[in-house]
Amino acid sequence: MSTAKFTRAIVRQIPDSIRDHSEANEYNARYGLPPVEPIDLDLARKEHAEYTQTLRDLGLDVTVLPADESLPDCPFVEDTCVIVGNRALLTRPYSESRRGEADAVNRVLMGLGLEIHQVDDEEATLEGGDVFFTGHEFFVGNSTRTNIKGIEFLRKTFPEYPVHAIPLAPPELHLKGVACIAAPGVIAVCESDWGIAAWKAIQEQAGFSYEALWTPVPDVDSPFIDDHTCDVIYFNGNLIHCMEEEGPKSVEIFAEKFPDLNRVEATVGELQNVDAGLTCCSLIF
Ligand code: CIR
Repeated sequence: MSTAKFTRAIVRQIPDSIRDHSEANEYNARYGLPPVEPIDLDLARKEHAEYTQTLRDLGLDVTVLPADESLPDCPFVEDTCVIVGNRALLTRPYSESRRGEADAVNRVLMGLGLEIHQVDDEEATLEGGDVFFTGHEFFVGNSTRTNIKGIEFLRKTFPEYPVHAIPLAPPELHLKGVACIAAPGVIAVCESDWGIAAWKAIQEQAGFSYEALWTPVPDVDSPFIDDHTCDVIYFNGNLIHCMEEEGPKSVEIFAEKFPDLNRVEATVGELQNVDAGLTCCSLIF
């Protein structure tokens, strides 16, 4: 996040192939997590269209890329790129099946005249879901998806900003699933074991002072309620967060903390089945 004005967003439509071939299937199988619930594609597309409209309603000029059936996880554009100001780093996702996703995003960014860098080391991996920028420095998950060599590319691309690596492991996928910038100086953090550990690591390494805004751990009896609600989108004084029915306690916490922000509810609910969060379906710059 930066105090600079954000004017654009990129989103990408949902291919049919996401239902059976998302990388979430591999991830859950590899780490002994429950199998992925099948996606209702019509509902997912309706929610995605509403999410896109929310970005437009908040003043962004939104480029909608067409779906690509050969890239099942292509709607998750956040993972393809890290953008700060006029500079973009095209990432190198962990999974081979996701490596082609950045091409279409790259064409849009080139057309807009951004300075483009690329993770081009075959041993490096980096996914945008692991990265958040506070306006002063980066925090990046050192996760199953992002490794130290990938993090080095972030340092090389943005040498004027400190880059801090935050350890993360399964079942958590990306850093922003447990800690995410919510407003200038405020980091929303999930009150889970991984969230608490991430916050400790953030505090140990940060060069600036931040406040944690704790979001609840889901109830064991209703595990989808208040799940990953720290994953919020902040830009230009707007805060996009989960719907009240998805995160009743979280919405109360955001409302109390941010009476002066323009708070807007949005969901990518159906895509949560394949590990999507709110931030992952857009690039905002
Ligand atoms: C994957 O496993 O890569 C996709 N199914 C989900 C990626 C979600 N990305 C994100 O939250 N930044």
